[in-house]
Amino acid sequence: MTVTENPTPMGFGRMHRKEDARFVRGRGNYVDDIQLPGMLHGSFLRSPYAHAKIVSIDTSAAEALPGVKAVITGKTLETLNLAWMPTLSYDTQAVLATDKVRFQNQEVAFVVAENHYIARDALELIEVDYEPLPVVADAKQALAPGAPVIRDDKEGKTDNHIFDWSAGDAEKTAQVFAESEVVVTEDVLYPRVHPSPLETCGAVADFDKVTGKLTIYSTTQAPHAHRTVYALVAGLPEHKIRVVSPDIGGGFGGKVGIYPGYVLAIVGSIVTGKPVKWMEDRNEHLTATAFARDYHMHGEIAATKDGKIRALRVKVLADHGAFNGTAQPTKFPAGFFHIFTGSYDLEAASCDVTGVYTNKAPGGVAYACSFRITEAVYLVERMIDMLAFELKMDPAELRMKNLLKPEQFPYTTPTGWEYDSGDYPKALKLAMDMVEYDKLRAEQAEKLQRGEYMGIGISFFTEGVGAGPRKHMDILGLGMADGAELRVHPTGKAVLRLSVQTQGQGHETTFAQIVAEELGISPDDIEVVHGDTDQTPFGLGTYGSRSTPVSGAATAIVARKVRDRARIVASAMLEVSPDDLEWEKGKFFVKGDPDQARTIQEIAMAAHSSLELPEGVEGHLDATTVYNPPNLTYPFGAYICVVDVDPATGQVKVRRFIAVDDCGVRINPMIVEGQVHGGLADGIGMALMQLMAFDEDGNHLGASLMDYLLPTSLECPSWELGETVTPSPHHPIGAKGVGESATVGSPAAVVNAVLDALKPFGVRHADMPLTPSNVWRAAQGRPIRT
Ligand code: PCD
Repeated sequence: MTVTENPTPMGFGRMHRKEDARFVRGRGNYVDDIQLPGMLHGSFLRSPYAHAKIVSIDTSAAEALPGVKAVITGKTLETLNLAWMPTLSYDTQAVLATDKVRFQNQEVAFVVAENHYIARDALELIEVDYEPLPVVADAKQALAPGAPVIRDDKEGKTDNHIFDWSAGDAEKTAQVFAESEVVVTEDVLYPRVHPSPLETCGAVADFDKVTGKLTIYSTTQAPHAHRTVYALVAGLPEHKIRVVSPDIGGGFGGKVGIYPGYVLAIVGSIVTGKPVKWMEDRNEHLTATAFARDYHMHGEIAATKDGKIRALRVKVLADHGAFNGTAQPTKFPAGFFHIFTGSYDLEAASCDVTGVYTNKAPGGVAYACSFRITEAVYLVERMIDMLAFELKMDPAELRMKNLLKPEQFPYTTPTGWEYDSGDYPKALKLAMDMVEYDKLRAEQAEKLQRGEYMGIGISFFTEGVGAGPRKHMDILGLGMADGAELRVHPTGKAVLRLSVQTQGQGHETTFAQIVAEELGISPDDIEVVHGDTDQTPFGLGTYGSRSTPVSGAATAIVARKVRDRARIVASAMLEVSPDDLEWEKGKFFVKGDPDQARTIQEIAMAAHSSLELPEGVEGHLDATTVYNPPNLTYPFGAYICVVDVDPATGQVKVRRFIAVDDCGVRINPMIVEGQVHGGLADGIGMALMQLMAFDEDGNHLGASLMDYLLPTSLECPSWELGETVTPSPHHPIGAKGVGESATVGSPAAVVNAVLDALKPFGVRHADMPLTPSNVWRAAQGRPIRT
C-alpha cells in the first residue's frame, strides 16, 4: 500500500502501525536479543514429580563441570531469606523448592554457566533424592477428607482450602428461585488453558556492585509493579532498580506475575557479579508459568415459562494450583467473576467461589480477560442457551427479550457493577442482520432433513475493563492510577512517556494518535516511550485491557494540559486575552478573525523563547498527570458463529463468524480489528482444541505444542466484523478497552454453535474442549473427557 492510500491521520483513524517498521524488518529487540558483556546463562533443574519430599540434593558434580559458575538451590536461597516470594495474591511461592516439590516441573535448582549448553549439561549432574507423596490432581478431590495437604509449609494448615468468597444477595436469589416457574441447572467446566504467547518468559539481570544499581530486562507486562515488588522482597532501594521491558512477543496475562526465573537471574547476577540471562523453552513455559481458568462451575438459572430470566446462581470450585499466583485486584479473590449476570436484566443473583490448592502449576491469570470475566461470560451464555433448549425457544429471541435496554444505563447489576453505557439490542440486531439469521435457521432446518448438522451459536458479552478506581481496587496495596508525561520540544515534536507497555497491541501508534487528536501534531512527530521504569512515570501496567481506559485517558488529559498552556502562550503571541482564542486542531486563532492564528509548532517555539509570558505562567509546554479512573469502561459485543459438524467423525468446521464489537470511540479501527481477529482465534482454540490435562499422578499431558494445540488460519474462517459506537461517558475521549473482548466473547459462541448442531441428538451441554473425540462422544450420549 502506498502512503497516499493510507495517509497518517491527524488523530483518530486507520493508520499503519509505527512499530511495524522495525518488526517486519526483524529489528525488534526482545529479551533474548539482549547481549551484555560477560553475560552468563542460567537454567533450571525441574521436578519430575508432582508431589514429593526432597530428601537431599547433591550439586558437587555439577559445580565441578568446567564453565559452571554457580549452582543455586533452595538451601542457598534460604540463607538469603529468598527461598519463598510473595505472589500477587498475598500467598507465598517457592522460588526454589526446599522442603518438597508441589507440581511437576517445579523449579528445584538453578545453574549459572558460561553458556546455555553448559548450564543444561550441568543440570544432568545434579542428584536429587525424592520421596514421592500422594498427589491431588483433581480439584474435586482437594477438599476430600484425608486428602494430602499440599501447603504444609504454612503453619497449622491441615487442608487444601485457599478462600471462600461470595457476591450478590443469596437470600433474595433463593427467594426468586423458589418462586420461579422454570429452573435449569448444569455443571459447566472452563478447563485449564494457557496464554501461550509466541515469546516465552525470560530475564536478563545485571547487578552493578560499584553503583549498587540493579537492571532487569524482563518479559513483564507491569514494569513498575515489578520494581516495587523487587524492592520490597529483596530489600533493595527502589531507586536503584531499573526494570526494562523491551519488545514483548505477546503477553495475554501470562507476563503479569513474577516468576522464579526472574528472581534467580537477579540472585545469579548478585552471586557471580556478572549479568545473567534466563530464558525458558516452550516446554518449561507450558508447564511451569501461569495457567488460566480451571473453574468448575455449577450454574443455575431461573425464569418464567415465557422466557423472562429472573435470577442466576453459581457455585464455583476454583483450582489455583500449588501456590495462589493469581494476579488480580486484592479485594477480589475470584477476580471480576461476579460480573456473571452478563448483559441481562435480572432480579437477583449470587455466587460462591471456593479456591483450592492442587499439585499443578500455580496461576489463575487473567488470560485475555479482565480477571475471570471470560469464565463469567461463558457461564451465563451457556446457561441462557440451556434455558432456550428447555423452553424450546430460539436463543436469539430469548436474549433479545432479556438484554438490558439503552435507557437503563448507567445500570447497576445485582452484584454491584455500574455499567457505563450501551445499546445492546442494536448490536445483536446488527449481528443478526449481518448473518441473515432467519435465512440461516431455514438453511439449518433444510439441511437437517438431509442428515447434515449445522449449528448457529450466539453469545452476547459485557466486559468491565480499565482497572481501576483507586477507591475500589489495588494490587498488593498499589492503587491502579496511571501517570503520563508529555514533552513538546521547541520545534513542535513531542515525546509521550507512559507506564503501560505494549506486547503487540500497537501502543506506539495509538497513543501517538491520541496526542495528535488533542494537539494536532502528526502521530509521526510523536514518540511514545514506555517499558522502562527509569524513563516513565509510575503506573500498574498493561493487562485487563486497561491501557486505553486508564493510560489513554491520562494521555488525553496531559495533552489537554499542554493545550491549556499553549492557549496562554498563543494569547501572549497574538496580544489578545486567552478567552478570545478558539482552538481548531493544530492551532489557536482569534475569534472572528481566523487569519490571526498560531500553529502548535509556532506556539511550542515561542514557549521556549524570550516571549514575555503573564505573571505566574511557566514557560515550555511540558506537562504531567496522574489519572485515577472514576469507573471501569464496559465494552460489549454480539457474536454469532456458524459451524458444520460431522457427528460420525466429530469434526467441527467453523464456517462463519460474525463479531459486532462496541468499544466506544475507536482510536485506530485497523488496530481494533486486529485485536478482535486475535481474540476470535483464541476463542476457537479454547472451544475446540485446548486443554491443559494431567494424569492422576499429576503428570502434565500438554507439555508441548504437539499436545497443546494453538489455533492456526486453517481452523479460522474469514472473520466478518461489525461495529456500533457507544462512547464511554466518563472517559475523556469516549473510548473503552477492546484488547480482550473477542477472547471473552467468542468461546461461548463456538460452543453454543456446536451444541446447537448436536441438538437433534438431545445434547444440552458438553464441556470444552469440543475436540472431535468429545463431539463424537457427546453425540453418542457418552461422558466427554476433560
Ligand atoms: N484501541 C483503540 N480504540 C479503542 C480501544 C483500543 O484503538 N477504543 C487500541 C489501543 O489503543 C491498543 C489496542 O487497541 O493499541 C488494545 O487496547 P486496550 O483494549 O486498551 O488493551 P491494552 O491494555 O492495550 O492491551 C492489553 C490487552 C490484553 S489484557 C491482552 S490479554 C491481549 C490484548 O491486549 N494481549 C495481547 N491484545 C494483545 N495483542 C497482542 N498483539 N499481543 C498481546 O499480548 Mo491480559 O489481562 O494481559 O490477560
